[in-house]
Amino acid sequence: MSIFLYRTESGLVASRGGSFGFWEGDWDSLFSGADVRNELESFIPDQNESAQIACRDSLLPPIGSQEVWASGVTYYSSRLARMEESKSAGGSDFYAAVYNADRPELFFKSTPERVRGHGQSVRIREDSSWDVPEPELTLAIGSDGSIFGYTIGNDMSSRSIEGENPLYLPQAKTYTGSAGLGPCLCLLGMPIPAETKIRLSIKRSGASAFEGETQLSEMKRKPEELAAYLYREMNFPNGCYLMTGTGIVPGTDFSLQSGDCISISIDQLGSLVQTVE
Ligand code: DO4
Ligand code: MG
Repeated sequence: MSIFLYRTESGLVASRGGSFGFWEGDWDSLFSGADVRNELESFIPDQNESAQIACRDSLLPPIGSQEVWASGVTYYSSRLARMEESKSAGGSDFYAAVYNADRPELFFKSTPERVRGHGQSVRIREDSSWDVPEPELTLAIGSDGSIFGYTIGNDMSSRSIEGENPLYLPQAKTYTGSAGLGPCLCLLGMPIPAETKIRLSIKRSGASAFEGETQLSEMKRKPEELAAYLYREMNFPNGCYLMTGTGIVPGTDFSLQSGDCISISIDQLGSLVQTVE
């Protein structure tokens, strides 16, 4: 049975089958030791009301010392949108090439301190005029390179900066409050199925501003392939998170505004809800 691990202001909370209990383990050691993961998988929470309340009222992003990395152009819809946005900068061919190449696009997304969790706000850059959230299945990868869990990622992106010149990608992608993760780390005990649905809903002043949906089978690359490339020439003693790319891209007429409420749901993993600062 799946186990869900939350970081809260009162401590780590594990939930299984609707019961919640405090877990005395160490977050980072989950990413560096299979034994700790086995211990967590056999943890039976005693229905503890304050643990459940902590998950509701004082949730923190599900991250310790892990770096956050991201993959790009892993869905056809992302390839098309990037080609369009970078056409005038002459960058469109690069996106088609990386979609078809053996080597995936991988980029550094965030330090842990810059990550925002469920119920927290994410940011758009002041020097950007076109901004979107990117709803992405996010892999929890141990120090040995194996995928042992999942969470929901929001790869907040400036399309105006990225479209101006593909070399501006780090500025379009990496800034304070640009990475959303949460609500928790999910240990499913098996690889996430290809039929898994990812949904994005954006509300503005209470009304729907955008709705979109995709499923993991639309992703061109396998999660294991992305993780293996990331670990080729880099070691991660405390493991890492890897966002797997977006398959939902709002049209060219849509840009986020301050106050928008972004909700990303992935089957089995729950919903990550964040407001734009
Ligand atoms: O190449 C630009 C970034 C692509 C990306 O973040 C995505 O496809 O999700
Ligand atoms: Mg992305």
